[in-house]
Amino acid sequence: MKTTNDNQTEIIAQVTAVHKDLFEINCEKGNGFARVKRGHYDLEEEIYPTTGDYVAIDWQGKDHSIILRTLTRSSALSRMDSTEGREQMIAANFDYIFILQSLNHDFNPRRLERYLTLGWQSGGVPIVLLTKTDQIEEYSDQLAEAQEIAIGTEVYPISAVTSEGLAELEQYLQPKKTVVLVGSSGVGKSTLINRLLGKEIMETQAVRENDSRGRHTTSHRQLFTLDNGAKIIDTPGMREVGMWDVSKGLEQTFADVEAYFGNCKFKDCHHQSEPGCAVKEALANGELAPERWESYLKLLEEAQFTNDKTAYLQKKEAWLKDLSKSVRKMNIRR
Ligand SMILES: Nc1nc2c(ncn2[C@@H]2O[C@H](COP(=O)(O)OP(=O)(O)O)[C@@H](O)[C@H]2O)c(=O)[nH]1
Ligand SMILES: [Mg+2]
Repeated sequence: MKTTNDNQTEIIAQVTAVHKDLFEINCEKGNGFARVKRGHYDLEEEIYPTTGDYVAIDWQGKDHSIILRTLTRSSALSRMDSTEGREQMIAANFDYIFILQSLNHDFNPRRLERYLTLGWQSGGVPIVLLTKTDQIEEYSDQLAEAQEIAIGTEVYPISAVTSEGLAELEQYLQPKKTVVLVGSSGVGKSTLINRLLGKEIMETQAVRENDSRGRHTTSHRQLFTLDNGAKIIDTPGMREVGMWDVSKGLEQTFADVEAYFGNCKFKDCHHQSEPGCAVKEALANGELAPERWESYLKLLEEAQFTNDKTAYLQKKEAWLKDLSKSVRKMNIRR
């Protein structure tokens, strides 16, 4: 605890949930609610807190604390929100990202590549969980396909019903470690959290039998602490997994693809029609699957578009700010 000049008692808290502009926090004083200090957060001098963020607060009792600063993040997961055209933060300060896909309906290698890219980009380590093994007799093909895509990481088939694979997750759920769960609605994120907590904390959903999709039950992101001190963050299902700045994530997710680039005859090869292109050769001899190459190009293109669009929006925003300033000046003079 630190007392600042103006007699504020500043302590460090962790944000455990975000409800619009109200933040659930946990600190040495216990759990409470806080709001951000107006002014410097509005001016975007401070990064708006998300679930998992450590923040400096002025403790004003259980329900009225003020968040003064957001501390530097060790990792952060974000996606592009295309309806709002801006980056949406999902969680911060985690060590692992559990990417869940259910074997009965949700398994989708291309979407998995997308999640892996976001995962590697975040600064945490993505781990793939193929859920609901009890719902399907044979899943060796999906497992092999997922393992092939999940370069440099692990894939675990699990079931919350039979407990298959759950023991293997313990190596990640260690004291001082934080795991964030992501994946489509209905894949079993909240059910897994309830299993790990040993109680029904997160509400789970009744799934429609035909397509295994349900309503969005988990409406916000919430951080829980397991008995051993491990932390786990539940998230609502994402309708779409839009790419943000993912250059690093692409490099890791598609390490097999990018490995060919150095072998092209020309350094600046575009891998289209140049002679001596290693990618073209790998595609021709079946070493590189065409779907994987297309997936890489698609995500690359999407990321570049997103980046350009962001730059465009920022410029436009700055221009509007300037405009409103000059309008204000004009009004004052009048
Ligand atoms: N058969 C089976 N059903 C599961 C399993 N895990 C979750 N479910 C069911 O799938 C539905 C969606 O689970 P939920 O945890 O709410 O998914 P979320 O949207 O990812 O949080 C619920 O009806 C769960 O009971 C599993 O391992 N096996
Ligand atoms: Mg849920």
